[in-house]
Amino acid sequence: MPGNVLSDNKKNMKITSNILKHVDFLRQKINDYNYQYYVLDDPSVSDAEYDLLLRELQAIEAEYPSIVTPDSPTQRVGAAPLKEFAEVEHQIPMLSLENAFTDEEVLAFDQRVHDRLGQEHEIEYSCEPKLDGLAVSLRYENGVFVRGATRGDGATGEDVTENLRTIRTLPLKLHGKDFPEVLEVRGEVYMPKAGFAKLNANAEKKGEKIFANPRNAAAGSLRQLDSHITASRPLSIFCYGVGVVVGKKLPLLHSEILQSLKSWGLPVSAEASVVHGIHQCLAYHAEIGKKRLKLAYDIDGVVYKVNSIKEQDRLGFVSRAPRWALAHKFPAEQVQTVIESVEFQVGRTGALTPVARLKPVSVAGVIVSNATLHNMDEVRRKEIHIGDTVIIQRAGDVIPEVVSVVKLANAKHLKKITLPKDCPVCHSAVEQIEGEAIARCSGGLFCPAQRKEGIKHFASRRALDIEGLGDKLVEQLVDESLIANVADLYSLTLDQLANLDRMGEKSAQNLLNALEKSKKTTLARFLYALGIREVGEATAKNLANHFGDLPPLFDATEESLQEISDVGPVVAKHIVSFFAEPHNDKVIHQLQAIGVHWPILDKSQQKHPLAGKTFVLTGSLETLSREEAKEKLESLGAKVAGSVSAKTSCVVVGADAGSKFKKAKELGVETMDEQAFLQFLQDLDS
Ligand code: 9MJ
Repeated sequence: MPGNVLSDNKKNMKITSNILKHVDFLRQKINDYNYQYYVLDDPSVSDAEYDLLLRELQAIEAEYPSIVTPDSPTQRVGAAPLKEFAEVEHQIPMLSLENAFTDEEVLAFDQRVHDRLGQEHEIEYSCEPKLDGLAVSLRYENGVFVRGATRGDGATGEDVTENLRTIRTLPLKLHGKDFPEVLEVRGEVYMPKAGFAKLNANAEKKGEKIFANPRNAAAGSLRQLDSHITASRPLSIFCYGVGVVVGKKLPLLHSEILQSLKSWGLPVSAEASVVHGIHQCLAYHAEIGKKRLKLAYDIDGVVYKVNSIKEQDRLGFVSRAPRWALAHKFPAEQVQTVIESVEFQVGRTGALTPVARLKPVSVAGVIVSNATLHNMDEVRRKEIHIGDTVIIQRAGDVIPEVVSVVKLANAKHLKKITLPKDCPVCHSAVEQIEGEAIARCSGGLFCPAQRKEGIKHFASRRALDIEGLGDKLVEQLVDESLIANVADLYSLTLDQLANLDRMGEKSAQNLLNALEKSKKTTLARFLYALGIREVGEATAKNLANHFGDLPPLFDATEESLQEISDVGPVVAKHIVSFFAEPHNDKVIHQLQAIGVHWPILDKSQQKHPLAGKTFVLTGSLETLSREEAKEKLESLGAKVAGSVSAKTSCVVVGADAGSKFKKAKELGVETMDEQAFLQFLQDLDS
């Protein structure tokens, strides 16, 4: 190693090529040592030696600030605090994973993959542990880490570049030379178990807040506006995929992409493994399950991915999850406790949910004192009473639930759980429709509980995404009669907000800004935010695409609504009765008058040339699966029915078609063979 270049007359020194060379040398050495220590867990120098090099580099950079580069190892200590995180739009959406808990669900996944690919032989899968952390995207340009973002809602995340820079296992500069010009890597930020234990032990000593589990600690650390705080937290990262790639073709196997990431210095799980067939996946699940406690980090299952990228592309994705991957979760941790009492919570649609108040117990590192009993049918089926000793479980972030009752011979003082006749919140009558498991408060928007839940839903992330309007705040606003409905949110003043509990002028102003920002939305988000029964995100999107704007939706009938994919008679009824309710009409108009708006989709954007048409698929198609054909037709606005009637617009006839083809001919319904069908789709596309 060359000697220290800082000579006595350093102040007078110009930045010479010698200095630059030496700085380069120091950075390279420190990066190598970092990698050996943090990623390979195999240091080749002592901590003291490492510190000496880092301090030397820091001293030179302090002397010549213009030579500091963002990928210098000195830049891991944190940058100036931010006011807020900027938004980052993911060019390629960051998908989540479909979950499976049982072997049957895993086998069904494999069957779907086989069916879609039309493949008989065993599928090659890449298996990985499923880390319980936070998904992030890392962008490297010419090998230098330039931006990192959280997953957010999959489409837009938060720019947490400065925080990610502090993670020692994340290379600020990629190794080697054969990386793509632009490489977006996807991975999971997590906190190793040992670091978590140390962090909490320190916090406890200082009387500070203790984190419930490593996942919460990782999330809390990554979303710090002051990256110095993040730098003090023991975060790490594993990479498991790629997003945007420019300037180089990556290998065509997922396992080989992981190898490439590893060769560029990115940390990849050492447990990742390629297997043949779904039974080897199940064996992998069992093997990792046995190792789980010995691993240095928390995992909540394993992930199976179809290894061939070409096959992944053919499989595509549904909603927000790829069809080529599955998270096989470990069973939820179960513990025993006692039900001390039962209360009924009133949801957004008035549904009464029995909630057990429990003798507090620790489940998977979290103290649990409430568990859902779902509904009265479940209470009866599981024979649950107040005073019972029960098994409860908590899986991931899901609300804990009562699994079963422990039958004790000496159980006494058991009390029956009964559905109240009146709503516990507004005292309106409780109604239960024959044959339905769910009982509801009949108070509608008179019921403060329903109003609160409706407002929370309206403000939620996937709806109007009003940042800072949390559950507690909504409850306070309704309880203090500052708001009665969602439109009232937009008339709140700085004074009103700043005077609330736990609010200062700054957070009040932030909330007003967030409310202003939420006015610019999309029709799909707005429809979802309204909280119409049975209208989830997917249906809201279909409605928005079909109608383009609100007025035609106001005029829609139950029959016309059922032409839209996803909308059956029940949903259609809910939609019509929602818009027929004068109160809803008034609130929607108030919201629009206040300035809530969305881009109106014109006819060409709606792309629903087959709206109003009903197709039937019969026989087997060669070039696409029945599911693919159905989705394609539905995306164009058609309805796909299971049987042929005089109302059917067209029957698509594959090989070995039987009675449906015959019936179509009898009724004079138009038919198309596969070739004609493909041509028909192509013509519509062009
Ligand atoms: C985790 N959480 O460990 C994925 N993940 O792949 C792994 N998550 C993923 N893969 C596609 N190993 C979407 C998410």
